[in-house]
This record gives sequence, structure tokens and C-alpha cells, in this order.
Amino acid sequence: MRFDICTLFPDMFTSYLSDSILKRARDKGLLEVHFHNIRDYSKDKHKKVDDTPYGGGAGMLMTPQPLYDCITSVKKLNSGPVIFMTPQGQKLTHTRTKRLARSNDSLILLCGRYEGIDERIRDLLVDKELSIGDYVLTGGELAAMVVVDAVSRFIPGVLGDENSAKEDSFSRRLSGKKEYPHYTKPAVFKGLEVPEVLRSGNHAKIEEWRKKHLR
Ligand code: 6GU
Repeated sequence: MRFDICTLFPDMFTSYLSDSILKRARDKGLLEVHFHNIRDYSKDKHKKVDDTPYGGGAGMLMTPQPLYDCITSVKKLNSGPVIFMTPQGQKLTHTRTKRLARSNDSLILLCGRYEGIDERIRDLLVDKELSIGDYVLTGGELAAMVVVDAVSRFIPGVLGDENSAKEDSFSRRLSGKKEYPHYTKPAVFKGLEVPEVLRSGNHAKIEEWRKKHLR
């Protein structure tokens, strides 16, 4: 799956995407992430990308020209929908995340900064708006990283076989959110013992215990 991210701060993404599971997914060619610095598209002699709002009010807005040129240029490389990351967007859920992965080979993520973007970019180029929760971040970059991470888990081969969500009802509940308590060695830690049944080797009993303790 391919992501193209339009942002004023591409460097914010590099360390998160360059470690662990997402690094492996990129190395294996299962995940491609490309960055486009909106400022590079500014035709202003000082590479300005923001301006004051018509009608007054607090803060600055991202001006349309650099956004328009950046997104239209990226659309030549990526045929997926343009998703604007904004606290006003639809809330990202497990179901929406899965749907994004299943129905798209590629996505374009637009990260807003300042008080927002000129409305004409929404009208002309944005297909969908997503938020990651009921709070306001300083920009869409962290939210875009959340989308890349959560969506990538549904790309076949990104998670190891043992982790990949199976489609039986039990695993569906698990991949939905519910989890049973996990224990690893040692068997006793600070006086707290791992439940006997998990050490019994009785797989039917273990599954029964796990189902009972889903939360
Ligand atoms: Cl997508 N952007 C910003 N700036 N804040 C957020 C958000 C997005 N989702 C939740 N808060």
C-alpha cells in the first residue's frame, strides 16, 4: 500500500516510520510512504504558505496556492482519495481503519497546520476528512502517523503470521479491541502468580479462560 503525505514538517515522520514493524514493512515493499513538503510548492518569493483570514479572527490559514500545486502534483503519482487530517473530520475507528486498508491501494494524507486551510482546497481537492479523537493537536502530522500505523496493520504480511487477525468470531472480537490478560516469564513476579491454567498446556481450558477474561 502506498501513502503520500503532504505536510510542512516531513521530518516529524522519519523516526517513527523507520523502526520496528513499519520499517520492516517498508523494507519488504509492503508499505511505501512518500513525503511532499507543501512549502516547496510555494510560488511566493519568501516561500510563504500562510496568511490572515478574510473577515478577521484569530490565527493564520494555509493559503490555497501551495496546497493546490502540491496536491495536484501528488495526484499524478497516487490515484487514491485525498484525506484531510482535521479535528472536524470523521472519527477514526477500528472499522474505518480496516475499510481504508481494504478498499484502497493508496491514500493521500493532507496535514493541516495553523487554524486550518482555505475552504477552496476542501471544495476542489479533498475527498474525505478524518480526526483521531476529541482533542486538538498542533497539526495533522501526528494524526497522519496514526492513520499510517493503524491502516498498515491490515496490509497482508505486515504483521507476523502469529499476530495476523484471523476471521473467526473469537479473533474478530480480539482484533476489534477486546483482549485477554497476557503473561510471560517469570511465573511469579513480586508475589503475583501467573494463573495455573495458562501453564497447564491444556489448550481447550486455556481458550476457555481467555474467552472468559476478555475485556
Ligand atoms: Cl486529524 N488534526 C488536528 N490538528 N488535531 C486533531 C486531529 C487532527 N484529530 C484529533 N485532533
